[in-house]
Amino acid sequence: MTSPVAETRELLEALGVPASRFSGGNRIVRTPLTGEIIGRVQDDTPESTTAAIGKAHAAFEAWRKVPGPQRGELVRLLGEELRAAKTELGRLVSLEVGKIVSEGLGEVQEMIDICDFATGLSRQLYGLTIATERGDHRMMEQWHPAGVVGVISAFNFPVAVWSWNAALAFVCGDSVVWKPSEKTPLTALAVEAIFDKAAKRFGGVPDGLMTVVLGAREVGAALVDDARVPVVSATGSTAMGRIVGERVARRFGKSILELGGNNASIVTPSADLDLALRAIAFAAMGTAGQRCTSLRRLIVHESVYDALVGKLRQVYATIKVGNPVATDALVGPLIDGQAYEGMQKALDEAKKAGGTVHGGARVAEAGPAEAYYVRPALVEMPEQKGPVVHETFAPILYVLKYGDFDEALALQNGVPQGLSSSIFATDMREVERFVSGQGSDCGIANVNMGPSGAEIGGAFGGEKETGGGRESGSDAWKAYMRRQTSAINYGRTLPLAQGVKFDV
Ligand code: UN1
Repeated sequence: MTSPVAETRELLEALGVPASRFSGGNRIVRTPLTGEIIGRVQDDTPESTTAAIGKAHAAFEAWRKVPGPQRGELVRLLGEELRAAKTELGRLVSLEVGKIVSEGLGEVQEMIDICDFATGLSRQLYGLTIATERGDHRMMEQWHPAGVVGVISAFNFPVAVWSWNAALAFVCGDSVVWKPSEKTPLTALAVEAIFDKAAKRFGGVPDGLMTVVLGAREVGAALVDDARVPVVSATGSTAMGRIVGERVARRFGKSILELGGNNASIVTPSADLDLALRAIAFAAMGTAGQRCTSLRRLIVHESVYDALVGKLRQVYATIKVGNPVATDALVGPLIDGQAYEGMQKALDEAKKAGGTVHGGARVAEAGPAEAYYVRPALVEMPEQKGPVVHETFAPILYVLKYGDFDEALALQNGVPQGLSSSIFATDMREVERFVSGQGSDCGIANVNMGPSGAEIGGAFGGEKETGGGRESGSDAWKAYMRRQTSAINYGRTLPLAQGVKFDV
């Protein structure tokens, strides 16, 4: 079998990334599969980031003149290039993040899907005609390109999150400066090369329409504080989002925040338990619990608690943990040692708060000492407190028991985060209450499935400490444009609104 080190290099070269971009730089990149070094990239500086923003702004001024459907053609070509590169890019995602092979491929599929969506959208950036109270007048609302969109993305979806933002931004007439997670720069460089292929085929794409800037906080800060970036879309922790949101607001920019989730599923007495079991397993243990939509809290009715939790304990004890590229393991590694420490800390706190922990230990035989494989943890909690109200980016599922449906809803909504949620029920009254205005307070509320794995067609994001932003489908595109209202007088008189008289 090829080593991750050799395979990463082969994939990057096959995808057209020059070796100088991933070797010889100051920042070391490791694969979580084995902990080995797979790249050395060069960080940007605040100065080079500012220069990239300048170029992106000039690119925006040219790109906004290109008609929407033609901008859509660039995104269609990007989708074609992604289709051609799916196997290699998906594999690279698995190598850089440690995802199972089908999830690495699924992430690229999500990019292709949003390109298709955005291509269609490029002919549907609809405005409105609005009834006016004045005679011989017309009133309308148009959507215009916004400018440079700054994208700050997290390690766990290193390429898909960029595409939800960038595919929309490009058809909306914007340029993009992207700061990927410092943990996953290689996949970003691969995407940059794929984009360049599409741009070359399109011909005449302004230089700087899409730029990757690498680095940590100070590079992100240069993007966040620059008044030439009217929209900053940031995905990551609530702590990061609070800083980004405040700083962007201080200069009256707009931010699209997709932050922490603490997603729950309610299992009611009428649930199909076999279906629920499979859904819970994927949602809680898939991606090693490192999705912002991962299932973190399970709220189970007392009448089905023993049956369901008994089966779940079996699945947790036996699910295969290991290198998901080299074996058929379903749970891959955590991204790094810091994630492992965070998980152990949360488990210790859970014990202190009266929780019973099943699993959660390191699986040493799954990989070398520099790789962090853990058995997912199922934690039965007497109450929703301590670590249960925080997001820990690791495969920990807290289980709570409820008796009354109102109590279940209160538990579901009783955390600071509001990204995703779900209910398992065949009782339509409980289902409908859950998705009603008095039910789940989250941006996503699913029925008979887990909270993760959203399709791109819906608006993606959540409320409260999740940040309130929406990306991807539905009318999320509006956040990447500026709205303009125009009243047009085609008469010869000047009637004033609200009947005001001002005759001079
Ligand atoms: C994320 O973890 O930041 O809904 C995004 C899902 C995926 C996206 C997750 N489509 O689980």
